[in-house]
Amino acid sequence: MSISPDLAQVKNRKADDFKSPDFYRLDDLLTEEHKLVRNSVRDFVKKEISPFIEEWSQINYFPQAIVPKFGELGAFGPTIPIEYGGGGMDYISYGLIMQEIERGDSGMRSTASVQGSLVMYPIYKYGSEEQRKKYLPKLASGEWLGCFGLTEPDFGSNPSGMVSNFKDMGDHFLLNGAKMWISNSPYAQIAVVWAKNEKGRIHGLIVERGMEGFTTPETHGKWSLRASCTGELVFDNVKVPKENLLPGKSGLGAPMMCLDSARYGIAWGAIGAAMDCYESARKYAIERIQFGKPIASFQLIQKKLAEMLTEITKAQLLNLRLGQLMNEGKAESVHISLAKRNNVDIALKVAREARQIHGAMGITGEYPIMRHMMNLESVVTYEGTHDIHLLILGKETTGIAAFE
Ligand code: TGC
Ligand code: FAD
Repeated sequence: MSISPDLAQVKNRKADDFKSPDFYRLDDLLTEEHKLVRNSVRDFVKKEISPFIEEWSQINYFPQAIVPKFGELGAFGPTIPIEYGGGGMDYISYGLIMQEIERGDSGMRSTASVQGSLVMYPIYKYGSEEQRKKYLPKLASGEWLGCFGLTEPDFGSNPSGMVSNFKDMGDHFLLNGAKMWISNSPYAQIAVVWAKNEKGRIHGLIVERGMEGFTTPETHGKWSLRASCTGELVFDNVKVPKENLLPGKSGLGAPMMCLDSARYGIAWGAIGAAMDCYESARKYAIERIQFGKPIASFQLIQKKLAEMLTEITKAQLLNLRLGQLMNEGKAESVHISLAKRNNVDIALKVAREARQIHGAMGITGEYPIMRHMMNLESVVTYEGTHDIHLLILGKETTGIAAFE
């Protein structure tokens, strides 16, 4: 019986093709530039992150030296125009960068996505030309690290209730309040902080390390994202120069637009972590012998691997289409919510299944699984929890907000 050329191609597929899962040949849909960007970040992660990440995570260490290296790589602000130090790339390149970094570690991706989407993006989008010129090149190169302060001790999913506030004192603003769970804060030179003015309107302010009354205590005891540093931002009568207010947009929509950009990166990043878990599980299943056979020969293991591959492939397709919509300016917040929610959820499930396939070895640092799994427990919560994104989609489908 003759088979079509396409089927012949599939028949000739080697088992190795499944190592780095691209089951639907999405590579064929990428441009040469996309592949170049993806491959250079993949190489960087293999050299600068993968050999060290287990130790950094075990000892709860944030490798500050990675920051200028990320800058050199072009991982900070890939979509920001070149004239401000950004990469001037499209959203698919940005997604691929996040995918490859998170394949190494979610905490490393956090460092990059906070810097690009939550610090550089608001300065580029809502900042004055002076602010853009002052901050963006230093952030892009990694000379400075930034952080983003929205969440407060009593206002997480509901940021509109924030109590951090600033008063107009004539020649400066006086900032008071506190932010919690802030990625990068203990090492950041600047913080983009969201606070209310006397009329209760939310504005963004750039707060610089060294301003009197501004401290950034580290949060200790995390079991997740242990190679990323998390802390607080405390403002005790901080005098903020008036030129540090972001003039371009106010209201909750301003920080939320930054979140759209970061959530998009997370949708891609989480699939990087899932791909790494799948790869490790597949290899382990083929090599591990029990009952005289590779465990990969048992149907229950095959079910796990087949379902992992299925979910990863679906999520990759989702990301690519979302990337196209982003490039065309047609993506809506709800599209991003769906992808963030789905992809982090399936990544977490893939990590848990991969952990089981590795048996006892799955809980050790010899394999990346447990680290990815614990990291993803933060990823499923930050940038809008799994359930908040469900409610955002619920509002979209019914027109009724269930979170009010
Ligand atoms: P709601 O009345 O719905 O909206 C208020 C205003 O905001 C606008 N808006 C958005 N704009 C752009 N993109 C979005 N995704 C937006 N969502 C809302 C909206 O249009 C409205 O604008 P306007 O002009 O009409 O005033 O607001 P709500 O108070 O009812 O809250 C809605 C809710 C719950 C969906 C939202 O607040 C939410 O998403 N909560 C989750 C909070 C969150 O994601 N926090 C993230 C903190 S940062 C972080 O986690 C960084 S981790 C980084 C890392 O390490 O990688
Ligand atoms: P809560 O809002 O208290 O929610 C608790 C639970 O209640 C969740 O399951 C939630 O889904 C559920 N819930 C809440 N409201 C509803 C509702 N209406 N209906 C149904 N269920 C509901 N924030 C920043 O601003 N900047 C950062 O850089 C940053 N980095 C972070 C890094 C890490 C490692 C972590 C863990 C968090 C970070 N965050 C950051 C904070 C993060 O965005 C918040 O944790 C998140 O928005 C959830 O807020 P919360 O933890 O206060 O949970």
